[in-house]
Amino acid sequence: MKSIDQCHLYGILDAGYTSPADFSRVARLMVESDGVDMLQLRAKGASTEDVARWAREVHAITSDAGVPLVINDHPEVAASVSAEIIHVGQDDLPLAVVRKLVPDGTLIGKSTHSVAQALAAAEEGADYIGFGPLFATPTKPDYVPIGINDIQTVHQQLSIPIFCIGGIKKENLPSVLSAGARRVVIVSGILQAEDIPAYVRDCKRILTT
Ligand code: TZP
Ligand code: MG
Repeated sequence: MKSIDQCHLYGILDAGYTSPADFSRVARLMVESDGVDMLQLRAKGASTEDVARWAREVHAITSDAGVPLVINDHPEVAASVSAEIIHVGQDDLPLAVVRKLVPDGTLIGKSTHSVAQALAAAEEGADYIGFGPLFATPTKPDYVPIGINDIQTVHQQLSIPIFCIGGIKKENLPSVLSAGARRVVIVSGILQAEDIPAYVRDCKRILTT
């Protein structure tokens, strides 16, 4: 199983783009032949029971590939399927409470939307953060983009892994890296690619060379 330090490309299986009936098929495409390093299951508004069912299916696939599975929003699901990671947002439970709901050793990630929130999340004990949205994105339409200017600052101030997110595609990945990013989350870019394994491979090449 990959450690979080080894993770640079973070993919999300998002019900907003992929029908849950296709989760397993798409998860396989995302992790195959050295694909995404981490995979999150995100299904806003779905019931705990549904998320648990999809999580079990997807976890079988990610485990075989040595890819940590991240569950968005549902600590009890992360616990019940023994997912490696739980991810929460600014409006979710405090990390100290989340920590009590998941088994020892489960990592916790938190979404942050400013340098101040990033510092607070690290202080709170997050094992990694998401930082963004850098650019406007239909995947998270209600959020004001924060741009790329704070990427360097946040990397100077934090020692935990930072995953930049929001409107990142293969095409703008080089400029995001030039602005100081080392790790990224790509949602729609991957899920809407005609050839998912090829898109992932191209992004990984850009990230690691
Ligand atoms: N958090 C901040 S931006 C975002 C989330 C979940 C969505 C990113 O999606 P995309 O399609 O890669 O812009
Ligand atoms: Mg949430």
